[in-house]
Amino acid sequence: MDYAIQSGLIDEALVHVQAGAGGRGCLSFLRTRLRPKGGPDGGDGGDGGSVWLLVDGSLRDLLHFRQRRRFAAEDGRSGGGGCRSGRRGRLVEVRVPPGTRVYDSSTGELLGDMTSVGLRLLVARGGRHGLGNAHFKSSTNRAPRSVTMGIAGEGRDLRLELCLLADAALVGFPNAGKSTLLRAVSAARPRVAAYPFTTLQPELGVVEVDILTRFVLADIPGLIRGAASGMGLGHAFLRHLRRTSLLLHMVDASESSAQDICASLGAVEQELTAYSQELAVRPRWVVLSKLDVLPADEGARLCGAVRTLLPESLPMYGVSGVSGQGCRELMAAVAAHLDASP
Ligand SMILES: Nc1nc2c(ncn2[C@@H]2O[C@H](COP(=O)(O)OP(=O)(O)OP(=O)(O)O)[C@@H](O)[C@H]2O)c(=O)[nH]1
Ligand SMILES: [Mg+2]
Repeated sequence: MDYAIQSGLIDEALVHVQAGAGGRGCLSFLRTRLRPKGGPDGGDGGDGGSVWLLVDGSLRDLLHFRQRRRFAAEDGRSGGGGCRSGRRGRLVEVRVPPGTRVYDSSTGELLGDMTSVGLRLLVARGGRHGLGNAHFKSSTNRAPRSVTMGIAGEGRDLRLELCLLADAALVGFPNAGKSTLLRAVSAARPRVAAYPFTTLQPELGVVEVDILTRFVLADIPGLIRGAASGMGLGHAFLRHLRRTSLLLHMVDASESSAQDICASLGAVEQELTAYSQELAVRPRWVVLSKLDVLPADEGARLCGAVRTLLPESLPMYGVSGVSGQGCRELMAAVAAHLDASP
């Protein structure tokens, strides 16, 4: 799959990678009773370990780099007597999600585009090993005392960049309160206004449920009857929903009866199906919005009435993007759902 999207939300991480140094060569001479002048036998050191980046298909963002930013591979060991070579340093593999672009942060050079799962990229080469004195033996110098040190491993500051795709999306009629909810739960600032079609392009926001859990939520322009046959929604619509595994279907609960709410849910469902068969089968939840407008008991009664009209298997939540009521619970449930889905 092609993950390279130019627009959208960018995730960024700065990491330092350090390869291991080569091990030094050994200075040694063979001395035994039978061979008192056995000659030089100092072995070479081992090469330093390198640092690689590896694309891991189970990762979705760069969040784990908040926990750890420095990655160092092992140094090579020194050589030994008896012409024993030192062990190589162990390499380090740093896992990144598909779609990560890798830059050298000091020069700005693009080092690689990590598009496909399993791809590996060498980002810091381990230092070469040093030579033991056995290496310098020649016909004119039978007892060399020279050895070389290993070479230092490469060190580099990297900037990782990833275009985030929406994990979940808000859909519904215009004015349902989608942008208001996105503002309430993320740092995204889509425009909100009391007229339909305020949002003309999908907007993305990162929802942080806790320090290690977050997902990308998309605010999709309002759908109306006939939207599927070309009104307003362009390519951008589907593009942002490629990886979206959950649709949150929002419906304004402030001025309607339970029957009206179900009728408008049905109308939007028809539009989605007409727009794309693929979207029609995505999991979805119903979200009743603007509950702050109703007195608490009336809101609860309305939610109960809608609940009885909907299929039992369809999850339903009530929220208000203005008062914040129900927003945390909904976002935590979405995060749990995303975590559990493949
Ligand atoms: N009282 C109240 N008003 C809300 C709530 N959510 C949205 N509104 C109002 O409803 C109107 C529409 O809100 P938006 O968030 O722009 O709706 P939208 O679904 O993004 O609309 P489009 O972008 O046109 O599809 C605005 O006037 C909001 O202030 C809510 O939870 N409570
Ligand atoms: Mg909007």
